[in-house]
Amino acid sequence: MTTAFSAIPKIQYEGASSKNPLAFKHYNADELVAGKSMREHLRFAVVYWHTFRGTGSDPFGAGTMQRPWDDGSNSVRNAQQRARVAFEFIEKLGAPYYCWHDRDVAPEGKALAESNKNFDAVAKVLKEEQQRTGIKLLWGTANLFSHPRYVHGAGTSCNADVFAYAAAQIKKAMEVTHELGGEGYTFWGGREGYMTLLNTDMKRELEHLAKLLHLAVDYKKKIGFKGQFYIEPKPKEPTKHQYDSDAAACLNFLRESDLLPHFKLNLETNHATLAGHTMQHEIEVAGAAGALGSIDANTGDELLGWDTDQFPTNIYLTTYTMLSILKYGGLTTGGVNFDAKVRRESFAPVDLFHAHIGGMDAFARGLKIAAAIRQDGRLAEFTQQRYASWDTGIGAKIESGKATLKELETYILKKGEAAPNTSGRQEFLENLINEFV
Ligand code: XLS
Ligand code: NI
Ligand code: NI
Repeated sequence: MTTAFSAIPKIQYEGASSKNPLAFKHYNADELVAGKSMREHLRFAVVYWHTFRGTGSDPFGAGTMQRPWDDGSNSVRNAQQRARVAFEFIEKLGAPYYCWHDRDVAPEGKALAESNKNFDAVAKVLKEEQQRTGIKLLWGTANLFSHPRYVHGAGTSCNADVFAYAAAQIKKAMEVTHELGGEGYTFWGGREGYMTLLNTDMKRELEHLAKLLHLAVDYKKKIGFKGQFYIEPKPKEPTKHQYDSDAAACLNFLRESDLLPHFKLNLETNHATLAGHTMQHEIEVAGAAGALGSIDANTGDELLGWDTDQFPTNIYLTTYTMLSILKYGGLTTGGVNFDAKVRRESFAPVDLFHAHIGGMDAFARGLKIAAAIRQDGRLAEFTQQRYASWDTGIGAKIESGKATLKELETYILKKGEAAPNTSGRQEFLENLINEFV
């Protein structure tokens, strides 16, 4: 067996007083919180792309990551060896799931046939390792943005051959996801957008994108793949504008294209903030529409305006995230997927452990705090009370659809003025949250 991390023990829960950097202080997989184990609530997943393929390069400099198990070649053998190392890592960490893009796990060949063959050869190792460890595939996806052929997009490319290539890649990635027992499949439209409207037929591009997703829905049925489909919003980067710009835009697109019953949303924290929203806002938008699927857990930097994909360590962020997730019934098919990368300066293999342990502990704390706030009940009670005028009288009449404009006019003419408003008490509520953090 590979031992790329022989110096590192299996990560254990040691409790809040532990000073061991390679132990969980809060994530105790079997501990029950609000009737469910932390493992079941959080369904943590490790991403293959950042964690095992990230080089640490940026536009100003070359890669920095020290990955002694990787021979740096693009060979299938190296990819298979890397897959074994990946499972050694995930197993030691104790995450139940992982996620990949087709091209993260296996090298792209000279033509599609060779790429598919490479993919199968590595998928064989992934399957063996899944069986050996019990680690499961949360979702798979196809990388339809890195290769130069996707320069103008994939499903929204001006070039019909590129659409066909993307369709072929999705077909294969879905088959492999199915073969590996994947619980979902994600569509993130990396370059499904535009750089300038001067050369763009937006209506046509959106129709093509819908067409591609319909083809995927049809094929899913054909092969009997039961996993959940997700669409992952992001407003920009690498394009100036991405069509799936936020949760609301995705829902509108899915609804307009008759795709909504087949999809849920995979929401990413740093994408939410790039769109000018909070993660909690995005979860509420998806949750209210019954489309909350999964989350890509990371965070941006307040001072850097791009998708920095940092590991989440902010307890307020994880608390608000978990408050809204619990409110909508928790994660069922999806999970907390760390779509995050260690900083370029954190190049040692052990940094991968510190990063994931920190993210898992931050979410465990967020979960425990959110569950305690819900158990306490004052927050929910306050919000419920705030809308009390809708529970009886004129409010109940409006909600039930029985009031007309004329009636409402008569009602207010008689009353003269609306009943006095009550205070929103934002500061009181912020203090209440701080009682628990
Ligand atoms: C990039 C996206 C990507 C998706 C998967 O910003 O987050 O990593 O999650 O294609
Ligand atoms: Ni993501
Ligand atoms: Ni991202």
